[in-house]
Amino acid sequence: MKKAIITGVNGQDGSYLTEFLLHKKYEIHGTIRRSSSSELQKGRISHLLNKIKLHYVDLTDLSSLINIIQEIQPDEVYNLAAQSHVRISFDNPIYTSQVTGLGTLNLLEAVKFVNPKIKIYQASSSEMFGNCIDYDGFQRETTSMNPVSPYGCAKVFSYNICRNYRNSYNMFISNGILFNHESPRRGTNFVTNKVCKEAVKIKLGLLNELKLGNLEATRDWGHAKDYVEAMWMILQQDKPDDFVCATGISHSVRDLVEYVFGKLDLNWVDYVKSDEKFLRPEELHNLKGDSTKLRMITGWKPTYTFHSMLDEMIEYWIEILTKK
Ligand code: F7E
Repeated sequence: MKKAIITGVNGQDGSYLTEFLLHKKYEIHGTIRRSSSSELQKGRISHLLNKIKLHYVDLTDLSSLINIIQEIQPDEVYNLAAQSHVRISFDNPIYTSQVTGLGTLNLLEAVKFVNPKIKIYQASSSEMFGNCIDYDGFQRETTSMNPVSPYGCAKVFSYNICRNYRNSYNMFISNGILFNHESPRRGTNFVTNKVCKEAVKIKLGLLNELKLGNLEATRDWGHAKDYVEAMWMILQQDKPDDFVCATGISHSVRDLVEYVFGKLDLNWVDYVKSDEKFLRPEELHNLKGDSTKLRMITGWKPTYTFHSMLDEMIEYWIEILTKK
């Protein structure tokens, strides 16, 4: 039985990855941080709690990382923990850099110290590219990185230090450069789930308007369930490497809003208001990923489309918000 540690196990990706690895018969150890309302923290993994072991670990606390790696001696570590909200990273830039950037280095140091043979998956992000785009409109592994947020800067640091440790110490460390990935478990302050939840509320007469920031930005949105499978596939390769994971299709925030409201027989123009609170000091305008390398080497391909993913999210909110 293989053992895996998932940092940030209670996040969207952590919860889907846990389900996926349990299905593969892994023993799962998940890390969470201490919170004053621990029951709220476990919402996404409440159905998994009797199947996994939780550990209080903080990426900023090297001793907690050394202890868990020493105790569990895992085969694989999936580093999914982060301050992952881009706009909030402008409000908390130092904290974001400490967790999302230096936290990764703490993990690498802990693994190097305890057992450098342990495989590490690093959750890298399309936010690292900033506004760099190749001649054909795509971002891929070779595209330059010029991040436009403290979150993106911290992720570039992590990406680079992972490559550096891989080359310097012959460690098995791979980066998955994941483009946006969503699901009903996405935090409701990310745009897809915010739009789905609030549009359903409007439909049910529970809300009058939806306030949004930049409608012109485009993103390559896939489903988190598909993307956690890529994480696992990346660690099953013979050699560590870096892979873009994306659908290759992009839509604007405006397209997203139009589809979700249309699905609910509403005209979005009547409800959507602009609020500069949701703008970012520097915007990342367009993301569209070329995942040819991942698809060729691992055989990965997404099963959801943008629309089937949104349909599932809309259904979820209808069910939750109409529950008696
Ligand atoms: O924004 C625009 C916003 O916050 C998407 C994280 O998982 O993916 C995610 O980062 C777009 C942006 O995701 C609102 O300006 C408009 O252009 O859902 P988001 P993100 O910033 O792309 C990457 C790959 C990660 O790695 C990150 O961890 O939507 N937008 N109006 C809005 N966004 C939000 N959140 N709220 C709005 O009201």
